[in-house]
Amino acid sequence: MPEAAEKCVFKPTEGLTEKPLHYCPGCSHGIIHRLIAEVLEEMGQLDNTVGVGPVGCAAFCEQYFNVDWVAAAHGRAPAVATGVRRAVPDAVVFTYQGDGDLAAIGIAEAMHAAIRGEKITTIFVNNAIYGMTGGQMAPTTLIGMKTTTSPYGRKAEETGYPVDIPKLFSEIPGAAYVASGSTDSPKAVLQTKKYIRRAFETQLAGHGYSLVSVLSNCPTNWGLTPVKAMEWIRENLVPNYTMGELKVPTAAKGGEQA
Ligand SMILES: Cc1ncc(C[n+]2csc(CCOP(=O)(O)OP(=O)(O)O)c2C)c(N)n1
Ligand code: SF4
Repeated sequence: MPEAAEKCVFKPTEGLTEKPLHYCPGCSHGIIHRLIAEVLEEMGQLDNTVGVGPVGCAAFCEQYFNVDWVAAAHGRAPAVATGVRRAVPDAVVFTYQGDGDLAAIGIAEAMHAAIRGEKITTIFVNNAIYGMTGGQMAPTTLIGMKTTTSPYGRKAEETGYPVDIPKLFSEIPGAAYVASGSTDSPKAVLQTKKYIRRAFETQLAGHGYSLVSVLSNCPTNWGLTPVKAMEWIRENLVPNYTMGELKVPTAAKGGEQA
C-alpha cells in the first residue's frame, strides 16, 4: 500500500514570531494578532508594514509581529502612525489599540487622524475595560457592568454611556472604511479577518482612514473561564455595539468615494 500523501491543513503564519504570547489563557489578543499577521502575509505586505503599538496588555506586541514597529505613548499611536505614513507613503501602517488606549486617553488623536483622513488603519480591541491595570471601567464599559471601579455596576447618571466607537467613526468623512467584528466564535473570527483585509486594502488604495473594531474578552478581569468569556461577548457586547461593515469606500463598489 503506498503511503497517503501528507496534507498540510494548518501552518503558523510567517507574520508572527515564535515568541510565546504572554497573554492570559483564552485572551482574544492572541486571536487578533494572528488575524492581522495572516492578512499581511496573504497580501505580501510583511516587509512593507509598520505597526504602532499601544499601552495596555498589548504593550509588548512588537515582540510577536514579524513587521517593523514603533511604540507610542498611551493613546498616541494614531499621531505616531501619521508621521510614519507620511514619511514612508508606500508602507502599510496600522495602530493596535485597546479601548482604554483609544476610547479614553487617546480619543482626540484617533478622531483627528480619522478627521484628517490619514491613510492608516486602526485595529481597535474592545474588551470593555482596562485590562492591564486591573479591570477598571473604560468608556466602553456597558451600563450595569461591574468593574473594579464600578463595583455596583456602571450607572449612566454618574459616568455616562458606553461609546460606540465604530458608529462614531463611521460619521467622520475622512474615515473611508469602518467595520465592527468579534472574536466570540470561529465564524466571527473569519468575518473579522475579512474586515481587516478590507481595511488594509482601503489604505493601500489611498481612500483614507480605516478602522476595524474587534470585540474581545478579558477572562481574567471579567472573572470568567475562557469559554464563558466568549459567551459573555456574544450575549452582552455584540447586542450593545453596532456590528458589521458600517462604511466602505464608494470606489470599492465601483464609483467615486463619497
Ligand atoms: C499616560 C498614561 N496614563 C495611564 C497609564 C496607565 N495605563 C496602562 S494600561 C492602561 C489601560 C489599558 O487598557 P486598554 O487600552 O483597554 O488595554 P487592555 O489592557 O485592556 O488590552 C492604563 C490606564 C499609562 N501607561 N500611561
Ligand atoms: S488581563 Fe485581560 S486583556 Fe490582559 S492579557 Fe489578561 S485576559 Fe487579556
